Amino acid sequence: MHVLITGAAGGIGTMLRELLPGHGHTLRLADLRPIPDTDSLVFDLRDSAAVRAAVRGVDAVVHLGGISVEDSFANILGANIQGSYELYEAVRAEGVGRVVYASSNHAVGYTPLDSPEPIGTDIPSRPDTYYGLSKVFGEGLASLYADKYGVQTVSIRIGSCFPEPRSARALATWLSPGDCARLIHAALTAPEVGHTVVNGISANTRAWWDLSGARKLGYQPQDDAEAYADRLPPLDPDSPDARLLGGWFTTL
Ligand code: NAI
Ligand code: 15L
Repeated sequence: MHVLITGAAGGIGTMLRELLPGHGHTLRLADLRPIPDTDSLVFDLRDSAAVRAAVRGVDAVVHLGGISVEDSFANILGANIQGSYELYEAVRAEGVGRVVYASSNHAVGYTPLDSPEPIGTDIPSRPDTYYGLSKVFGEGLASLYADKYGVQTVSIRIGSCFPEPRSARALATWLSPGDCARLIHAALTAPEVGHTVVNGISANTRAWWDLSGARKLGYQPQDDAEAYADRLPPLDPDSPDARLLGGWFTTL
């Protein structure tokens, strides 16, 4: 497929630039920042004309662009809320069939980790930050554009996607680069997804998230954060990281 990646200069974008071509995809790259040694587009998601030009002619968009941590409401409003609106409007207007949306565990960050059952995606929104709130908006936007205009979207509630797990919490939440590319490939190619919300982590021994939705799309995770457990300090059982899905973001 011919795929636009927004936020292609960022951490996940950098991993996907390397890995998605191996799944058979041709990439167009766009970000607020230039990407050295590529012919990437430099655009601002708030600029409707630029976003429309960026999506023109592609089969699908992997929408990673925006602010990826907590910030002022004004900044989140521009980059994440208005930016995602401009993206969906452009996709609708240009007849692009599908979006893979990078949602986050922080859309449901105040969910307590006291359930004996793995946590699915059929839980109430409980954002832990303005950032998490913007991901709730993004999932709602995807639902609206699927129902009203037939734009197919998989919203992936990503755990912690970095080259290696960075904390004991990430032994549960890690999404390895290879599994991230496998999950995004599944989300791009699964038939008739309408708007589907899935959890996005690797096959972690300590996972508290249910991956059945992602597996239904064809995702077969191959990595497990447990391989890094010896290198990380243990989880304090009284800390937010042990008690709430969004961990330390609830303290921001
Ligand atoms: P990142 O912060 O490394 O990359 C985001 C990119 O978006 C940056 O390159 C930035 O320049 C670009 N950007 C920001 N504002 C923009 C604007 N107005 N117009 C165009 N581009 C803009 O974030 P990362 O880690 O690569 O995450 C990618 C996506 O996945 C984000 O949407 C993030 O919220 C989401 N996510 C990431 C997780 C992770 O563990 N890395 C976990 C959950 C969700
Ligand atoms: C996210 O949504 C952030 O984008 C990322 O930087 C990490 O903090 C991640 O969640 C996480 O919860 O580990």
